[in-house]
Amino acid sequence: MEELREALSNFAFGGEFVSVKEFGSGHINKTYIAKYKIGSEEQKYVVQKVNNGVFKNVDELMDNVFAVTSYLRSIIRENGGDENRETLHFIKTVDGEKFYRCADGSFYRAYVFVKDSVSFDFAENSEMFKSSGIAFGRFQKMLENFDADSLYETIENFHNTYWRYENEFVPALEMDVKDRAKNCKDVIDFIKSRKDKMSILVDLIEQGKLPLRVTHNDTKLNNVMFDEKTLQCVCVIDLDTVMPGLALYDFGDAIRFGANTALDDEKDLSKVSINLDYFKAFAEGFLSECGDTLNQCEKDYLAFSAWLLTVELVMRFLTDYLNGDVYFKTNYSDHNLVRARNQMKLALSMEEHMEEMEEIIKSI
Ligand code: ADP
Ligand code: GN1
Ligand code: MG
Repeated sequence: MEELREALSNFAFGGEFVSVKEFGSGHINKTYIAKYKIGSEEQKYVVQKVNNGVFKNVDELMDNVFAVTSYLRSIIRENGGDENRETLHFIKTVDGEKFYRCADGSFYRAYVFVKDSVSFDFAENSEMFKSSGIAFGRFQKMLENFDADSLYETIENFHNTYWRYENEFVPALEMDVKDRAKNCKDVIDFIKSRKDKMSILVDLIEQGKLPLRVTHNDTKLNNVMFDEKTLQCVCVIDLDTVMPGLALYDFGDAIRFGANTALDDEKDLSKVSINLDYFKAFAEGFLSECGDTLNQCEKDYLAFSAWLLTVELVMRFLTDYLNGDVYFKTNYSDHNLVRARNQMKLALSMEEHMEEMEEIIKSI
């Protein structure tokens, strides 16, 4: 609390402090909502403690998000949109810096709470999920001409599934620091048996068939803010992993989170499967915004990317479980194992329905 208060007093919010409370369900950063009274109005700000274990270079990270949001503002303005609501608006520190470094070395940043908006961990209906597809498709389209080379890679090899297998999963399994491998033989076997397909997308990049674009790379439903009245998408948030990537990463990651018939940490696996209606709805929304920019190879691998990103998350959650829960926030001791099994069930369901998923993409 001391540290948070120190951080709050160093941002140029203006007005009088009213309250601060923890907020959100992200797995990486610590998020707070701070209220200030400015004249007779109450203004809400989002204040985040950046996870410095995950994001090693906060200067580069914040340079990326400032560059991307100021570019988006200009595009939104050109399109006649509301630049204050349709992208993040950061608040600088009283010294004019992009983030505040506390005496103990931790990092905080702040932005305006997107007015009258809400986020969801689960899509209430296919229309809502379609709207998130529109948000992420539009995000990608707006950044079509942004210079990808000007961005830092905030986490290297972020969606290089095969790299993660060799350099993270295998070492974690060999070390088995918590002696947990014995609890998850089923998931280990599942991952090992899918190894050969893990390099398909990176191989296509090397062959020049898939272009690197500026992508979001963390397209969970709860990274879209919706208008609280109309429930239409307003803006895309959580820009920490915006960097050169594949359109397929954004498509696939959104599906593996949002087109699950259950939450991604549901323990009852009979509830977990691919929701084909949601899959279709998201694809329609996403492609309606950025479909014209995709080449044939990108279109051919959309359904595959949903499966691959699901397998990637099986592996990332299991790797963290084996490492002793050092990366993702967890609420109980085998939370990461529950998530890994959940995503494994989802990937198995996609394997069963892959032909239908391919047909849906073709029909769109
Ligand atoms: P994490 O990296 O931990 O996922 P996010 O940046 O996604 O952190 O923020 C966590 C949650 O906080 C979001 O899911 C959303 O509900 C809320 N949030 C974040 N930024 C804003 C904002 N500018 N306006 C309103 N709510 C926000
Ligand atoms: C993390 O920060 P959040 O909760 O939006 C993670 C994503 C994972 C996701 C799994 C930087 O996203 O890559 O897909 O958890 N973000 C980072 O739920 O690792
Ligand atoms: Mg988030």
